[in-house]
Amino acid sequence: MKVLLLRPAAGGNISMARSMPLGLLAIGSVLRRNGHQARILDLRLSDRPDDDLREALAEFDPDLVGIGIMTIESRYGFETAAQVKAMKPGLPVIFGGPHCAHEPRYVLHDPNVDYMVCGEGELTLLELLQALETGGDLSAIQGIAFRRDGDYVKTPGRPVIKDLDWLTQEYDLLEVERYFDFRCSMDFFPAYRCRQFLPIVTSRGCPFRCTYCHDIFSKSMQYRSPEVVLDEMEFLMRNYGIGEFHIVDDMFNLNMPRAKYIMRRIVERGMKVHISFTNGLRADFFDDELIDLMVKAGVYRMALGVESGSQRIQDQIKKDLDIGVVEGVVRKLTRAGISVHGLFMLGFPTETREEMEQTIDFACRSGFTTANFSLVIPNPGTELREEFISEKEKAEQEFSHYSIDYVNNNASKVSAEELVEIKKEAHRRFYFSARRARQVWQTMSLKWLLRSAIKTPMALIWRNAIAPTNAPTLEK
Ligand code: B12
Ligand code: SF4
Repeated sequence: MKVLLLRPAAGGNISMARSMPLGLLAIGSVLRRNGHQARILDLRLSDRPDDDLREALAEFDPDLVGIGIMTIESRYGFETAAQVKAMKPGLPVIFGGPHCAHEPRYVLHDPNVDYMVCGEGELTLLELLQALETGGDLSAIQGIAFRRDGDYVKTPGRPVIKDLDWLTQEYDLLEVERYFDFRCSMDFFPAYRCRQFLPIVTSRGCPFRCTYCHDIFSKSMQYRSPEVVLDEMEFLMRNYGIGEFHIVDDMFNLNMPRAKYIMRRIVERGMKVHISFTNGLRADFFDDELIDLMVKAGVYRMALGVESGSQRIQDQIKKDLDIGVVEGVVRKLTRAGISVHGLFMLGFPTETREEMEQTIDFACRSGFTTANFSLVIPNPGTELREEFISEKEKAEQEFSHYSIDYVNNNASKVSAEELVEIKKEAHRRFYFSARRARQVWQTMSLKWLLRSAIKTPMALIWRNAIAPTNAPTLEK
């Protein structure tokens, strides 16, 4: 079958990251190796998304369209599905990606969507295609949802793929060079050392149970073999001139011996790379040896997920992080020359203004080089949503108002307006200080500073801390 895999255009929304769609790449690669034709079209990168979609539908003439979405981009996904159906009525549309991990009604309420793939997509989509081709029994396929007799049918979940080594990525499915752009970086800041950077995943899953987080890849850890990961990195260096990798595992450093092994082997193989952990590492899985090996392997930057400076909130969100260790680890990392980005969140259910202030104080005093304070998003399937969102809001099936710029279903103790103001204040307090300027200076190279100072940080600081129009509230 011919399958067109799409990432929807972000409708000019500058807040939407344009990172390489690793999910579509993983799926497209598996489809291709199993005799299907796959094409990936990332409409977020397109200047003329409507025309590009029309052209792809006409020229490639797919038998089926797959669209991958996060919750905050669901509205763009539905818009794209509507366009597909308008251009080619009758063409089946399948939705997948993080937004589709749980409730079918969040997706299948839209008549333009025919099937939903829940969670990990490689094997499920393969089986679904086979069933559609041969008229097989859909209800026998694990991990899908569809409409039947005016109702939603959701089949039992599919166990996660344990052996990830056979999921080789076929990079020629993408125009890799188009992702050498800061807007495609997974870093909040344009902190790259080499323009040719790409994201890479070395494992899936995470055993922790943070209430605001997903469980797409289960609570177990699935690892790719280190040598397979390193072979892939070398392949990318050789064939695409990649000089920097953004490792975006959920839990890279949980298995410290493995993390050390990978770092050591990068050195032993003589790979000259820059590495950044843009998605965040746990602050409580470090020792001196790991930091030392990371520096030797080329790690120059990482994010640490802290979320809150309040112990009550830490307990509530079940992060299981002793925030007492964070400051010491940040100090060691920055002394080793690694620039450390702090990931914080504001607006947890029941969170008070004082607790938010504690988070800001914590971020400001802990020695982070850069930090980001994002507003809580109660994504479907998360414990946070199930526990705290009102029944009325839970009954909704529409997420088109969800965005990183809005206050989404605020369950904190402050108003939405105040929350937006606190977020701005957090960025102002964090960045507008002589101490921060000194820390940035100490941990980043002059070249890095010059390059990045001219570009996006100014825009980001403007957007997050100053601009009066930023982050409108949308309290429901
Ligand atoms: C890299 C990443 C980012 C990057 C890039 C995001 C982007 N716009 O693409 C950065 C760092 C910028 C980022 C930021 C955010 N992210 Co993020 N991010 C990730 C991360 C760590 C990895 C994504 C990835 O590539 N995974 C690997 C691939 C293989 O997995 P995948 O894409 O999910 O694809 C699989 C399935 O979903 C499915 N699938 C995917 N597409 C399709 C399509 C079809 C047709 C089918 C059948 C199946 C299918 O099959 C794939 C293979 O099994 C995930 C967590 C995770 N471990 O996945 C969170 C995750 C996607 N992010 C999440 C969130 C919430 C955010 C933020 C909103 C956080 C915030 N409050 O600021 C921001 C928004 C960014 C923005 N402005 O766009 C959530 C999304 C939850 C949801 N319901 O939408 C996740 C799941 C993490 C979490 N904590 O819950 N993120
Ligand atoms: S936030 Fe991080 S540590 Fe917590 S469950 Fe998600 S991936 Fe795991």
